[in-house]
Amino acid sequence: MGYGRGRHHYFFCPKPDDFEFLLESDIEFVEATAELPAYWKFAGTLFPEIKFELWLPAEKQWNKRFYMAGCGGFCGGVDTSFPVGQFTKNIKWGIVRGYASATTDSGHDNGGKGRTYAEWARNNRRGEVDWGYRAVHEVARVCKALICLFYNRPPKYSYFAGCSFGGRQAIMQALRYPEDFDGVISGAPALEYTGLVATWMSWIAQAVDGVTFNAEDIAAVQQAVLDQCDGIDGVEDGLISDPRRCPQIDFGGTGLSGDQLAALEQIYRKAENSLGAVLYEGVMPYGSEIYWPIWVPNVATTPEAPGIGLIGPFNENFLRDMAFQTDDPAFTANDFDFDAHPALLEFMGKIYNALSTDLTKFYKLGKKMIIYHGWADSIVPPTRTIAYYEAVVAAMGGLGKTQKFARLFLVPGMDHCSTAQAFTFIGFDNFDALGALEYWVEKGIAPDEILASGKDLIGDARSRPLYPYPLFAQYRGGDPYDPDSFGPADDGTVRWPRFRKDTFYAFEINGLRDNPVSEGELLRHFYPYDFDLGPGLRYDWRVWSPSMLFDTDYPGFNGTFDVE
Ligand SMILES: [Ca+2]
Repeated sequence: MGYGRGRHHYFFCPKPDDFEFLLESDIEFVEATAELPAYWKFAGTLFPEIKFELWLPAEKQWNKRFYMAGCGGFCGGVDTSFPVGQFTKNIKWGIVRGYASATTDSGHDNGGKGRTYAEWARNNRRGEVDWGYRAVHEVARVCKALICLFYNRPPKYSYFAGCSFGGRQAIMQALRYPEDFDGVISGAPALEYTGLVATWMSWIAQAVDGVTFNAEDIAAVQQAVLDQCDGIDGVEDGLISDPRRCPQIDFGGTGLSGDQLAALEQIYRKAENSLGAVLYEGVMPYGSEIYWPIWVPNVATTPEAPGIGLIGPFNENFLRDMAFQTDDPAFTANDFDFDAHPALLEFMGKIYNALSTDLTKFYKLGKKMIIYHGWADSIVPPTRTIAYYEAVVAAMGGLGKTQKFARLFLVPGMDHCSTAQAFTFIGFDNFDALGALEYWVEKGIAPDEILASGKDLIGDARSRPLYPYPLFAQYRGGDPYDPDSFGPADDGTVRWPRFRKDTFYAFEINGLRDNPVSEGELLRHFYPYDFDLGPGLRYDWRVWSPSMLFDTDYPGFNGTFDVE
């Protein structure tokens, strides 16, 4: 349609037929506010009913990039209502940085009935496919074309960030349409959507069917978990750095009833069939109890108020109108049979699930992926994401190769997609995954550490480094609210030094130095997983800093470790 002249080359904006599916459009100017810059708001509908908004900053404020935010749950509205500070699935996270920023309703309108509403999907395979994977691709394609027409040049880089269902959208894009984005951020991804929302949520809903936990009960559950596991990570701070290290928690001293104890026993166990076969790899994490009133049915928020229990409507509405090849409006959560029904989820799973581990095309195109997941997520279990990531590692040639394009960060105390920020929270819910991704995509510098911050229950600020899985932040002594009191560890016995960007510039294992670095290039720091380490071997490692002048015997900066 038009073309522009770049500094060094000509490029072409889209032709008219790129817009043949654009049914409706409207553009209006939105004045600047205290929180947001001014922008042009483009609202459009793509065939047949995919609604989206694209917010376009003034040309001088545009950072030459495109950002798209995913949607959550069953979506169904162009949701631009998240507060500026919440980063997990928020169009505003892009516009405040100067991005041309978009989001979509994913192809259906829930009529204001919320993200758990699913009747739109009744006998509506087209709507389910658009929601499953088509809408993001179509909106991204058209937004890039619109950006080109608006600014007379295409975006230099394109990014996608989503959480929960939107985290699944991020990995679905990487699998199905790897050309669309240069980098994707996948938060708390609901990857195995059918196994999660049908099987696992039925497991949780049936566990608490007829059983309630009042505010005192749930506080006792939380306290028992903290008493028996908080200190295992080295610091009693109300946070469990890795719930997999907890022993099986004994709730005998809580004063709960037999029914309540039986419910807990099932909640903290993997969903299984009558033969004991595991049906879903995720499990409710210890340390998530503080957020259960939002997610788990029949858990009270306060002595007076009932909880929200979103697992209940997500589960039941999904079973009725989305989970099976044929919808059944009479289906209830208690009808889910762990022997008969899981196999019947496969048909729709092919549309919804982002479980392929073949990210070859994404990798070969040079794209990057940051995955994060809160360790206190009680609606999308973080261990399911770990299982997926480990499957990717196995399929893509090992951890070292995988970390060249995809890194996973687990966040202590973080609720599902920071939802609890609106209520109460204890986790490190603020961190700049988009900045880290930009740096990785545009400068080639992988995120070896992301600084995260949050508040404790009484509102005191604290921060902590996040490290790419399987590394985690281990307490090293000192003020536990100070990030410098933590350093990377992998199994709790190997104590890696904390390689600060401003301090070290070379890392070596068994005499093999990572990429040669010049003295002027002091930015990079190195982690063991830049090397492909094999099990059963012993490694000598050392690091250098400029001030050490290659004094390799400097104490504390070299050592030996074994990979089990
Ligand atoms: Ca702790």
